Amino acid sequence: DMTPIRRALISVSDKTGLIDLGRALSERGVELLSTGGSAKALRDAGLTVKDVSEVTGFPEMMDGRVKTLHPKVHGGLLALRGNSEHVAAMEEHGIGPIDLLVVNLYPFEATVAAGADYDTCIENIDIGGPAMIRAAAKNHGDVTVVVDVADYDKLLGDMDQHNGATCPKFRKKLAQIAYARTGAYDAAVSNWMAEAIGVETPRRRAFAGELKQTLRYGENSHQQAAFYTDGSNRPGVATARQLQGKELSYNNINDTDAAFELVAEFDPANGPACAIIKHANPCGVAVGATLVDAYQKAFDCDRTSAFGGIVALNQPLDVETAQKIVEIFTEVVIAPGASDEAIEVFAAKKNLRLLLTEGLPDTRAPITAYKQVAGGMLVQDKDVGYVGMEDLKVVTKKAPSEQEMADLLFAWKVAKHVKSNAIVYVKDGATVGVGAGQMSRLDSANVAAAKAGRMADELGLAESPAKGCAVASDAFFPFADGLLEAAAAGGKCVIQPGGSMRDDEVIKAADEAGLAMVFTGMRHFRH
Ligand code: 93A
Repeated sequence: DMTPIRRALISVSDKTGLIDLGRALSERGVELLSTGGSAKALRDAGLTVKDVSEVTGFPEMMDGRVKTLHPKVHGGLLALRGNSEHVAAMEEHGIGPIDLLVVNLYPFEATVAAGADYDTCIENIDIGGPAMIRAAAKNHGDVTVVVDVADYDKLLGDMDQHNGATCPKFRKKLAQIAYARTGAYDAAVSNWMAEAIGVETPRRRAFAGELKQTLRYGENSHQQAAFYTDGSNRPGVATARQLQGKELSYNNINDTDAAFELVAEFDPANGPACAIIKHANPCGVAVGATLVDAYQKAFDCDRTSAFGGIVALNQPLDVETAQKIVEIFTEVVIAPGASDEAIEVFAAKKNLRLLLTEGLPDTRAPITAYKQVAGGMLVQDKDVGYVGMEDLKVVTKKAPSEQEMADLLFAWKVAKHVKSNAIVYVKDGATVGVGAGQMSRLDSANVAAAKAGRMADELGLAESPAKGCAVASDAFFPFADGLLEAAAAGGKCVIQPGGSMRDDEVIKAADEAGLAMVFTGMRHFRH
């Protein structure tokens, strides 16, 4: 609908910009309705305003608790202008349409922050404001809703572009912002109450999610915890069907997610892949000719750590793989399906949790990631960055062979899922050494080398499996030392973002060591 705005209801606690907005709307021929304090401020500035109480025929009462909660207000906000029955109802009950709602809420958050007492906080819970905002936002097909002072100018700008109307796209954007505000507002109330009445549990905390499961405890037994779904119904640990085994713990869920997200990087069309996770880091990842082959190769990378690990597969679990997996103790297996025989094999292992999904997690889905920090929250896009063959730049005299290139891209996919600093050694489609979470890149290279050494011991190999391996580094080598350490461990080719001040030095060292090196131009920090 592109009808010009004729009537606005303004009810604001924060009066910043109010007079300018009121004047600008009046000048554009918009009739102003307003509540007590807002109306007074507008009138004092010489503007013509109608009190909401005059419209409703009721005075503001009960300390202002009831001022706009009336059909003359909500009917005016909610009526569909193009619906003859709605229009007839408006006429019958003397309800005038409200085309624009400008509301900012009682300053609940600021009241809490100022250390106000319980009753004062309660009094600052806005009821009528959110009710109007939600009504106007629902009816964004006909009604414009503004909840943020920062949007006043945009409102006027949009009106001026559309002969006093607003465009549907803008109204939709404003409605989305409106629901973000009312959602955050109620979350603030609930979280304040949780603190005020001493509810320590995060099990019923308010945010945009739906409680799936209260967990026995969190990362440690003295921490309470819960598991929420995000409503997307995407394949993943949150929507998986558990066929058997004990209830998942917090750490199980975290590790299962890490495992499944990692293995999903490997397109099943290119063959089977397996990832085994411990403490959110991969202790083995491999692709194979068959699924059981991929599992075996992943397992061989670090047999010691794989014990009690979490196994994720990129293809439905088959009976051969199931038989191999049950040879050792595994906490969880997650896969996009399983054969009946495989399920039967697992049934004998009551403690083994089997999770099945309808598909793999969408590794490219645009998801928002949150991290709590003291006094705040960090919000970012999930790392869905992807590097293909075409993005790689060979920077050394030597170029990687075809097999090396395949291993480099494999190693790069794994490195993305290893806690930084990440160094990953890969040989023939399997990790042979993973250096995770060290504070220096050199240390991570050393850890990966030590892991390769232990793999040789465990498998009784005559030489290090890292000999001739591909090396991935999740971020650039700041110095040549980490690179040289990887070369000393047996590395023959390297994949890394590049972009260091000392790239020249690092490339020279690579050339001297006879390495082939490619730059991705993209970093995959993970903390
Ligand atoms: O106490 S309320 O929840 N009851 C209401 O009916 C109501 N309608 C608007 N608070 C209500 N408001 C809020 O009053 C608005 O959200 C706004 O924050 C405030 C503006 O009041 P005034 O114009 O008197 O300063």
